[in-house]
Amino acid sequence: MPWPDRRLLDLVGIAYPIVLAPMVGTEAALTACVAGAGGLGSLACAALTAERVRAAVATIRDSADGPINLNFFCHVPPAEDAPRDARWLARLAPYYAEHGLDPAAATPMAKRAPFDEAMCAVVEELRPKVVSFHFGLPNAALRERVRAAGCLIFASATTVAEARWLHAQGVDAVIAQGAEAGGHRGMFLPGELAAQPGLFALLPQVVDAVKVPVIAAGGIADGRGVAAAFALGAAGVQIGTAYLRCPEAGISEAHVAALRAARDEDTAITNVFTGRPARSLFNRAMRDLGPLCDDAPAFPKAAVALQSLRVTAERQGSGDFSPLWAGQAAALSRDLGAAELTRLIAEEAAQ
Ligand code: FMN
Repeated sequence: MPWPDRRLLDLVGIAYPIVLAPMVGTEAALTACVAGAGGLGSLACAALTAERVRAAVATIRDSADGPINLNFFCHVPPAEDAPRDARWLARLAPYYAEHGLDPAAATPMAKRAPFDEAMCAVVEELRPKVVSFHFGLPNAALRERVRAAGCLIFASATTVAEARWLHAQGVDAVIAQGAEAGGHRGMFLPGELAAQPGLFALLPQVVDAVKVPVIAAGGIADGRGVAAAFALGAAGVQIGTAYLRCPEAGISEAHVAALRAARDEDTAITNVFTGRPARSLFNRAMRDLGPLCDDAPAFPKAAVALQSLRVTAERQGSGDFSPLWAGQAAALSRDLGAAELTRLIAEEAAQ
């Protein structure tokens, strides 16, 4: 396809304006396949240690030459709130009893830490083409170091105000994340969750508000979505959910089964899994506790208390307590390899 806007392609040096969404919980093989096929392969680093980031990047670079994007969270770690923690444990107590689990016995889990000096040093060492941020941006000194390492900086906006703010901080591209999107909202300025616009409304307004390329995210699963995003002024798309059924994603069987069964009305925004609003396929935890629950501790603490239940249920093949992150177009996802899917979506967009 002669892409109507080549700014992202030329900026990053990729054949297709398709960015694999960074997705916590997916494997480096997925990133490698998309990078190898001509898209921008992203690796979610928020839940990885420095060692695991190095190992994942080595795996990707062993099999693909394409540019890659390392993605980090920029959340403010939560303040202590013992009463809320206690209320949350009380809400979970019946499920612990049902599964014969001790609520006090913590199950180890990957820590979701905000981007810091140590991770910045890893970026300086690995020098990816792009570094993208969710939940705002790190401070100016860290951004300067990322730039000095030769990396482009992208970040997510869920409103025009957030896009303007990111633009004023000098980002190289804005990811316009519509309400349809799977996983966490990137929202970082004060605002109403219920007011978050959908992509069709958000995208052209962000395009009008900033001078840098805009990447559309949320509910795009095939070439029709890509063509629509370009018609609204996007220079690229960031696709997450549509890649989750690729075998290289390596997500749980329960998650794959839920995606295969998904219909358009099966997702909702919930805070019960991590404490921050994110879109997931409905499951028992969401129905019983939420989907939005005032007792869920702030991000990422809600996840810690759920971890034993999640792990136990997953061992039994159940996704009852797992975040089944998915966007509203989950039903359009397909069982294909990631390289094939990348090329197919690009071909479909050309029709
Ligand atoms: N966005 C991030 O910036 N960092 C992440 O670690 C991250 N994890 C995600 C995990 C999953 C399973 C999903 C579905 C999305 C995640 N997102 C993350 C959000 C994506 O960047 C993107 O906004 C979203 O996938 C686009 O909507 P779609 O899923 O409908 O394609």
